[in-house]
Amino acid sequence: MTASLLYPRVTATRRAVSLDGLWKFRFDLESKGTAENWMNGLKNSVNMPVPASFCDIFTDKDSREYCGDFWYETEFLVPEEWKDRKIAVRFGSVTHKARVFINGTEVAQHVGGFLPFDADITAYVKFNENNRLSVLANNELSQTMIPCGATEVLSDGKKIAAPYFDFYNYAGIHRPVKLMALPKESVTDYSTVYRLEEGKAFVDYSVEAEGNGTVSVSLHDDEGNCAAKAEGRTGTLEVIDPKLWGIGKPNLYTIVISLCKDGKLVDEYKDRIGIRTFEVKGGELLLNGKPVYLKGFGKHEDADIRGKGMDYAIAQRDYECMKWIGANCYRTSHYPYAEEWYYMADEEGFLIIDEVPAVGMFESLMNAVDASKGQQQKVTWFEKETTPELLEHHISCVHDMIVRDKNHPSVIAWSLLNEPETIHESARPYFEQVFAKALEFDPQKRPRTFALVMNSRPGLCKCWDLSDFVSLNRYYGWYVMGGPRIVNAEKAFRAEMDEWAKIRGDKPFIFTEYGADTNGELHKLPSVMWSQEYQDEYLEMTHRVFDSYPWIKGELVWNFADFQTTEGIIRMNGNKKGIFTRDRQPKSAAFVFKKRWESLPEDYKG
Ligand code: CKU
Repeated sequence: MTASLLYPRVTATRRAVSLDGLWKFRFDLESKGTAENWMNGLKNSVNMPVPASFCDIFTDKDSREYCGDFWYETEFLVPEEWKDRKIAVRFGSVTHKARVFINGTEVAQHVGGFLPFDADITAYVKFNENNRLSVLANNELSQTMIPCGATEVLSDGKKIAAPYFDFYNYAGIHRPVKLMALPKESVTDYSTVYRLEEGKAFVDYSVEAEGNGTVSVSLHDDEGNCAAKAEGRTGTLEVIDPKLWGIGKPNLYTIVISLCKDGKLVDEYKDRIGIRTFEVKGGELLLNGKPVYLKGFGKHEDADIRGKGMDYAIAQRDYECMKWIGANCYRTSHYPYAEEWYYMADEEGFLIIDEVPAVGMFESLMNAVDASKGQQQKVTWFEKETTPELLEHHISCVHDMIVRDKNHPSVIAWSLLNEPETIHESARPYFEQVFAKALEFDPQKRPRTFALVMNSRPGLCKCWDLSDFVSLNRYYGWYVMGGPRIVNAEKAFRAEMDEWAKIRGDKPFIFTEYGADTNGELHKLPSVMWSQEYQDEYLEMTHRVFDSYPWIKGELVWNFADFQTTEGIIRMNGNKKGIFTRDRQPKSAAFVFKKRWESLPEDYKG
């Protein structure tokens, strides 16, 4: 590894070439590929697009559901003029595990399917010749890795994924792959922290770079004017009359980091940043010191054919739909998204709650559903033999997510777990460690939160107070008391909120999930559950409750769009709680939201 998670950029000193396209692909059911030297040439392969999930490319079920080892292979040429450079290959993500080989030699291993990694391949490449890049990946789920799940063996010996979470276990090379040429000594990381004063901003920066060269940093506005500059690996940039970054006001600056030796430029890194502050204070969520009410979605990286593969067309359409409906925020449920999503949010002026893939911390999905109904869990998840290993991996994902995303103005908070078990004391020390690490890793000290499942409630939940703002996932009127019982649902919902009111101190609350499965083609008068009319009624009731509590500071509905899940009796070809269909067309609820969100001021309840 080059020990840098910096996004690949082309600058005066850096080169990056896309390796995306059609790769060779082959399943390795018996895990015999390494013994049979598949890294020296993949025979009997099929073509596979990169980036994409492999699953929905196939037309047969065994291939779609395949669980185990699989291989990808491509070729690339390294030009002669890169001879004095450090050559690296960088993956935006490979789901869930990867081993990387160059010309048959292993150069990297990585665990975790939603974060980038790279490999320094300088010693293994041939110049002006084709080089073979092979990836041995694996998509099995376990309890020592996030997201959590199991691998089930069928009676015919084939393995299938048994996720403890509610989205399809898409796998493959999901994000862009880049061949990079870097200077031998280069900038490896940087971070910024903002302080605002009347008519002024201070940007405290820190740069990490190899070697002993001198560092200088400058900030440029979009007209090309230099707004500030400073020298040294740490320092402060003073910006007079800063154009602040905000919702729908995506003022960005280009930060230019130069590493020099003997007066010569050794490395240059450029990025786009936004000057803004975000904090929880006095019961408010404050963006640039002003209260803000969060309106938006829990989302997924999910689309037909490409699964979880990064696709600019899907991402841009999603931003267009979110702007149209009047949203200002989304949570990257249930894993960090492709980096391109964050750069787009920076450019669009969107807020992001960035979530680590800590989902499925239940023994099975059905247990999670029980918990969603408020029922007691049977399992004390955090007392398992596997817990220490899981915690180590969890913290390494929190680390890489924060290192990767810490400079995005759009990222306002970290979500450190989704719907874990919190009702046994044993959860608390686990949570404390994850929360402490997130604070330590983030130079901006962003607020931390986690999404509370229905039975993590006052009196039962042992961990809620660790959150800087509390995030509730609630399904009153869907998983419990649906249909004509919705009147009871509203009463029970209010009773829970009244309990929170007694103990919350001045912590703000937001909703990170609420929703009702809805067939985008079903209308029924009077409504029934699953009809579009019922989704609207459910939302009207839920919003009435939200509007009665001034300390509820945000609403992220579940889900932006319908998405694929594992097959089962509670899902009909996927989860249908989308406000948009899977092909990103509005259900009638989209118009309910458009009306509501366009009428709520940015500082609603502030
Ligand atoms: C959502 C079963 C409870 C899980 N919770 C998290 C999210 O991933 C699910 O899709 C609720 C739902 O629709 O059930």
